[in-house]
Amino acid sequence: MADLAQRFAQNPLLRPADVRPSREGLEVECLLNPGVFRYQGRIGLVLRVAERPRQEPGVRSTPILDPHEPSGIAVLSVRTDDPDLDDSDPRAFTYQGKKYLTTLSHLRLAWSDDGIHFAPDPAPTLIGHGQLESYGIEDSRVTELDGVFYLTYTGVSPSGVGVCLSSTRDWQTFANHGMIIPPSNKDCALFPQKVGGSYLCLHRPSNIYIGGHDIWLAASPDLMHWGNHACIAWSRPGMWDSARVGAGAEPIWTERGWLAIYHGADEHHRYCLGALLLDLNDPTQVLARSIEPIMEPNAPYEQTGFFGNVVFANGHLADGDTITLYYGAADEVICGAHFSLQEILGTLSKAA
Ligand code: MAN
Repeated sequence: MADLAQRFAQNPLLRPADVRPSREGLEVECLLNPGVFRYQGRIGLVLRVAERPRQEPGVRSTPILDPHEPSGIAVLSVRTDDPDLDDSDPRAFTYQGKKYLTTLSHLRLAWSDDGIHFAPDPAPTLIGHGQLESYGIEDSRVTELDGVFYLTYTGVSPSGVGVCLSSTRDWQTFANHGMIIPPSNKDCALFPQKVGGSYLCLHRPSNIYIGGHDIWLAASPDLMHWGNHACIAWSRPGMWDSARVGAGAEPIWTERGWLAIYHGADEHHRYCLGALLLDLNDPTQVLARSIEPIMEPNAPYEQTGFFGNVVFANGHLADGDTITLYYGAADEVICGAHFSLQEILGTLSKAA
């Protein structure tokens, strides 16, 4: 089995019960897919915290951000025997032809001195704002550029799923730059430095007519306006990443090229991790790619949970040969694993 991850013995590092709900009436259902960074000697995670009201038997209820409500939140409740309800997926449901998420996510900081024990902040750090984030914000990636930390994350609303950007210097005050790539797009990872004079990002449009869920690269003069789009890595029929692929955290500079860890899912929604090696000067060129996943949902806490058979990562630290990956397992708990960078590079194939 091609799984290169050395999972932390302490996994899961964080569970929903470790995080205080953002308000009375909501419960923390899942912790997912953290962004990762270092700040003033500590390791920070940007957790995605997914909440909803306690689920009463026979009723599906989900919170939606609504500025017209005094509390800022409306709750949609639907009887599970309602013929207009399709709730076969634990993550989302369709009611009267309209799609909703089963939980509302915000982003929350958690801090650690040792990289193993994390203390989540008592309150949300960023919550959804405005029409394009009314179903919440999800899956932040963090990149530091010239002393500024940039957070790219998914804004979800009835209008679709798009990429939003915020920035901070001190993790206390944040500038909100709004939606930088419109729906349907997510999994946006910035490169940690300019290449050829431009900022670069990996991003993932979703096509419903022609095309699929593939990894693209784009360039920008200012992190706000993106162009020069190129589709660089496709899902691969018959393989572990046959249905969709999307970038993880920022690519890691190596002498051989940019190492980009990505997630791939098959038709059964089984999420694994793999890697791409991109040319240093022209990252539209994929030099090599994983044939087998570098990590698969093998541990019990990855196979069973809110949505089982998922390892999903959008944050890591790179120190020499050691990559420390913090990842979401089964869409419910936060875990850690070490990888050897050289070992990953050694498994990549030019033929892929
Ligand atoms: C999507 C996103 C992720 C999630 C996976 C697996 O890609 O919603 O946040 O972890 O699906 O459910």
